[in-house]
Amino acid sequence: MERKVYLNGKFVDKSKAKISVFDHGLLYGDGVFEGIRSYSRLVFKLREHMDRLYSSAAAIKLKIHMSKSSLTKAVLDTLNKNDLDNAYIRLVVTRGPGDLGLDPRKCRRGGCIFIIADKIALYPRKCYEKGLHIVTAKTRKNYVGAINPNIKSLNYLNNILAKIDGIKKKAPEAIMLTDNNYVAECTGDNIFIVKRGALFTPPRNISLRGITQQAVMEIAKTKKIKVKEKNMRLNKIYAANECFLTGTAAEIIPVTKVDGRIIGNGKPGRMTCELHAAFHELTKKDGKRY
Ligand code: PXG
Repeated sequence: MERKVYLNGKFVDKSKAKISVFDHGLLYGDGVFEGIRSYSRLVFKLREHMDRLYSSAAAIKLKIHMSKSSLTKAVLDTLNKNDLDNAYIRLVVTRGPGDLGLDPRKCRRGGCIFIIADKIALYPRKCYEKGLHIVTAKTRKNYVGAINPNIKSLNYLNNILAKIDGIKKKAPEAIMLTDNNYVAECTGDNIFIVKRGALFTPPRNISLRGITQQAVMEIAKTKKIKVKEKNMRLNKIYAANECFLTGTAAEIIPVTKVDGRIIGNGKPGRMTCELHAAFHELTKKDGKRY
């Protein structure tokens, strides 16, 4: 059976799920999105994803013409329609079709809403057992005063350029620094380090407030592990006892080498593994059932 995509209130076959070439999501990257995941028919942190979507939309003055509860129901309906137990959900709201000028007021009110549910592409098991070897991207993060990193917008060019920097060095992820050389995050993941038994992650005003990052911070608190948001230069990462990345797709993935420097003893750290195990437990019980 062909996958069904939710598109502006209707379910359409994947091959027929099309939007206008005049859509400002395409013409200008003018729109917002969420990447959500389900585990054994439980949608992980759905409320948090919906809240972030609506606050991203508000930040770009995009009024979503559906209530949060009806859009949440549409996400669950899409999963049921496609009969997926473990899924990746891409929820997108664009500014909608307009004319060839930037003016968002010329676009159809409420924009264009679509939801894709598909199988999740996982990092190979080997990456979790050995840890990732990552590098620092040459491309800096957009200046916070120009684009707030907490808007999860369709304009990912900054991250794609950093991803290309990583690909050139055969790295699966790349660290992005702010314009004044603080570690912010990776192209699609947040970053943590462990130092002397405590957890550190960059402040959330210079990176996306990741939902996985938030979950890790909550797990750490229940385990009485100290967690701190901290401005860090690269040397702090190089000197860490452990390092890992968090994201909806990656969950919690160990990092064992950064820019050719071995982190800790070169193996996934004890705390990283403990947090990953606890995270897995959380995905089994924390979620909206469908
Ligand atoms: N930073 C950035 C820049 C991201 O894009 C994260 C951190 C982690 O956030 P969450 O809320 O997922 O813990 C992201 C998330 C994809 C894909 O298809 C990308 C993300 C999430 C899901 C899928 O590449 N990025």
